[in-house]
This record gives sequence, structure tokens and C-alpha cells, in this order.
Amino acid sequence: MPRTLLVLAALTLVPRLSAEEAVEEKMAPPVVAALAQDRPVPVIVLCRSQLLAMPAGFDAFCRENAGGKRSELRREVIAKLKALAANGEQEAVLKAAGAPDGAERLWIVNAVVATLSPAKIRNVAALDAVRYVYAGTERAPAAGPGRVSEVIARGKRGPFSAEGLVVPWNLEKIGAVRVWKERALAGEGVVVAMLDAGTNYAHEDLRGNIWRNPRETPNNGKDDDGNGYVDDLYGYDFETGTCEVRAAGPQQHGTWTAGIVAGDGAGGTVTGVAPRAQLMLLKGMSTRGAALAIQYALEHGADILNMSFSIPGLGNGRGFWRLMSEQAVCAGLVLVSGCGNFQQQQPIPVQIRIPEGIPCVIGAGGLDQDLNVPKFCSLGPVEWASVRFYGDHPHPPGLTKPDVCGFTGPGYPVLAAADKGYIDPNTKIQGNSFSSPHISGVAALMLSAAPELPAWRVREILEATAADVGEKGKDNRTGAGLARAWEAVRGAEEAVK
Ligand SMILES: [Ca+2]
Ligand SMILES: [Ca+2]
Ligand SMILES: [Ca+2]
Repeated sequence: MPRTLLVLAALTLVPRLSAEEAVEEKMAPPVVAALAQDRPVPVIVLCRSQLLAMPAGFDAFCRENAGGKRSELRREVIAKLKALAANGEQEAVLKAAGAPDGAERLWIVNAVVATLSPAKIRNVAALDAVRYVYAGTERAPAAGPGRVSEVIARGKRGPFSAEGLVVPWNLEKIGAVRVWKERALAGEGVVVAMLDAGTNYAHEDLRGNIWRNPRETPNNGKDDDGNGYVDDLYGYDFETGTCEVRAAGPQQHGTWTAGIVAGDGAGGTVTGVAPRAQLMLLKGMSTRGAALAIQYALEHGADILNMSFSIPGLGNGRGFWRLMSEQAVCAGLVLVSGCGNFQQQQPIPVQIRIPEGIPCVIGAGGLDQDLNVPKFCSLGPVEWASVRFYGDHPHPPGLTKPDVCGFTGPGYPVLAAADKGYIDPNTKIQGNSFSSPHISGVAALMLSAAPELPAWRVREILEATAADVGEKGKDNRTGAGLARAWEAVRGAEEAVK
């Protein structure tokens, strides 16, 4: 048979999608389901052009930039991402959507967040400029100015010393104490962004370490630095559209996690792995909130993003998170997330969720004081075979997670909700929300020693220097084992020599 006829024969065998089916193929199943209900739906529209190919682009980028400097990568990658976001595809989306109120253009991924009617979603999905329409979770809040409740005076800080302070076992066992003492490193020059539920920045053990937006005048009702956010002094709450990021009430998740990163012992007990790191305070734990938070963190100089939360059931939306995370890591942001507390509630391979199940996100598993895995800790592996545009890591065997372990508690003090004091002994509060800031703290010590270390190397070095636990080698209960700050700092220094 002549070659052309063979090709024609092959073509006729492929079932042809109708135009309508082809458009629906570009929508996540929850979006398709919502179309039938004839009401506006929050969506995230993924445009055609992206920095990284899915799934292989991230590993290729890391290989090509193995000798890169983190500060240069940040500048270059942000510039490339912003150029992609301005290439006309987002304009085409907004036009096809009828310029909807409240639409937000992103650049960390070339995408548009909007709430659209079914007819407009069909218009948008039909565009060549659109690769996929993910389900969104919320409408953009009507931004209110808000106020920060206290403007903390900045004092000069001397070098960190734990002399005369109580230092709990978890900081000793993870190796932080040795790094402070022998290397005089405590996270100096490193900004850790906390994407959490609000933090009591007035706590005496945190207030010396709260990051401040240097070009924003607080509480004047103006966006002084022109970044789109009014009075964002310590960070921003992307969920409610206000600058106030202080936690209220007795359950202060964000105060506990912040304390484990950088509690400096001003009240007598050191709680933080990196007591001279600075904390940028961000809120917004949805897909939209996290995208805006990551953009903010990158543009305002954060080095690490701690995410002590976990989102189930995102379906193909996991792919959006993975692309966003990979592009953020390329731009020099170290991403850390606790592996969750769902061992007895959900099956493998979905116990470890988003963001901690993403390959480039450092998934922090948990150990107790005796290096046993508490029975609530989520276990790996994680599958990616079902996720649109990725399709790698089929289960079994899946992607091995966690990556490395911190301590879940209880048994060490955490910060009290009031402006001073500790919950000590900490007999009840525990979880992988606490494992994560241990790892963020160790990462802060590493970047304090080696600021130009590319972000993806942090996970590799943490794993290579961890103390193996349980089954030999990296395993699905404890990852590479317990993080060791001293060895990780040395590894980071070695890597940038
Ligand atoms: Ca501002
Ligand atoms: Ca202002
Ligand atoms: Ca092991």
C-alpha cells in the first residue's frame, strides 16, 4: 500500500471527537459537571505556553542549571515567567471570557483565575491559547485595606547565643544546637515565608524575627510600594484580602509553626531551629491563595516557603500545583510541606496529598523522640499516573515519600497564643505540621551558610545527609530519615565550593 494511503487508513481509525467533546477534553471533570448547573463557576485557566514542559521540564532545568546561582536564577526565571504571562494568551482568555470582574492574572504559572458562566467557560476552553481549565475553589475577595494591630519597632540584633536559655531535645537531636555553637550560624540573612493560618507576630519570641516589607508604610491605607497590596507590612492574607496576618484565639497553628522555625528564646526557651531567620507571614491555603503567596514570596525575597497544610482530592488540579511548585523551585524558592496525619483515615497512595506529595516539594515526615513513626503519620508512596499532563510515577511502586523527617511532637515546648510564654510540657499538640518547620529551619541554616545554593539542591542534600531510620535507605515511612542540620550545612557549603 502506498505510504499516503497507510497514513489515511490510520487516521480514519482514530475516533474523532466532536467539536464539543474536544472542548470538554480541555476541562477538569468537576468543571464539566458544573457546566450542567448553569451557574458561574470558579476556574483556573491554564494557558498554552509554560516555562517547563510537563512532566520532564523540571529535571531538565535542574540539569541545565546545575552550576547556577540562586539569586541569578531568581531574576532570570521571574523575568521569563512574566514574559510568558504577557505573551497575549491571557488577553485572549480575558476577551473570550468577556472581561469578567475579579479575574486575576498569574505569572508563577501562565494562567488566569476567574469565576465564569458555563457559556464563557466553553468560549475560553475552545481557544488555542488555552491548554486546560481546572476547577477553582473561590472567588477573589473584595480587597479591604485592614490594619496590622501592632507595628513592631526594629531593634539591632546581636549574634545568636543559647547561653542561659532552655534548649529542648528536638533542637538538639536535629543538630541545630551544634550548628549555632560551632558555626555561629542561626539562619542569618534567610527569609522563611510561612503560608499558614495567621501568626501572633507580637509574641516576644517571634517579634524580633518578623520580616518587614521595607517599602510599605504601615496603616496609612495606601499601597506605598505599588505591589497591589495595601499596607502589607509583614506579608498578606490572600484569602480575605487584608494586610492583617495575626492569629486570634487559643489554637494558633501559625504561631506554633513559626516558633519551630525561628522562635528565638527571648522568653527563656528556644523553640526555633533557626533563631535568626526572618519570618514572612502569608495566608491563603487554596490553589489561588498559594499561587499569589508564592508570587509574593518570590518578589519580596523569601528563600523558603513552609506549608504545614495538606489538600485532598484535587484530581487533575494536582498538576497545576506541581507546575507552580516546580517553577517556584527553579526561581530559587525552597518548598517544604508536612506529610499530613491521615494514616488511619485514607488509603495509600493518597494519604500524602498536596503540596507535600509533589516531587520537588520537600515532604516532611514525622518521628517521635525515640525515632518511631507515630501512628497518625501519613505514609507514601504517592502516584502521579492519573494526573493530566504528568502521568509519571504509577503506583506501584509510586513516588517514594516522605523525603526527610522532623519531629511531630508532643514532648517539646511550643509558643503560647499569648504575647509571651510556652505550652510546656507540650502534652497534646502534635502532627506533621510540626515536622515541616523543623525542616524549613534546617533549610534556613543551610542557606545561611550557602545562600547561592540552587533551591532543588536543598532536598538532595537533606536526603544525602539524613540519618537513615527503619528499613535501609529511603523508604515510604521515614523518607531518607531524620534531617541532620550539621551535616546538611556542611553538604550545602561543599556544593557551592
Ligand atoms: Ca504594598
Ligand atoms: Ca501603606
Ligand atoms: Ca530508611
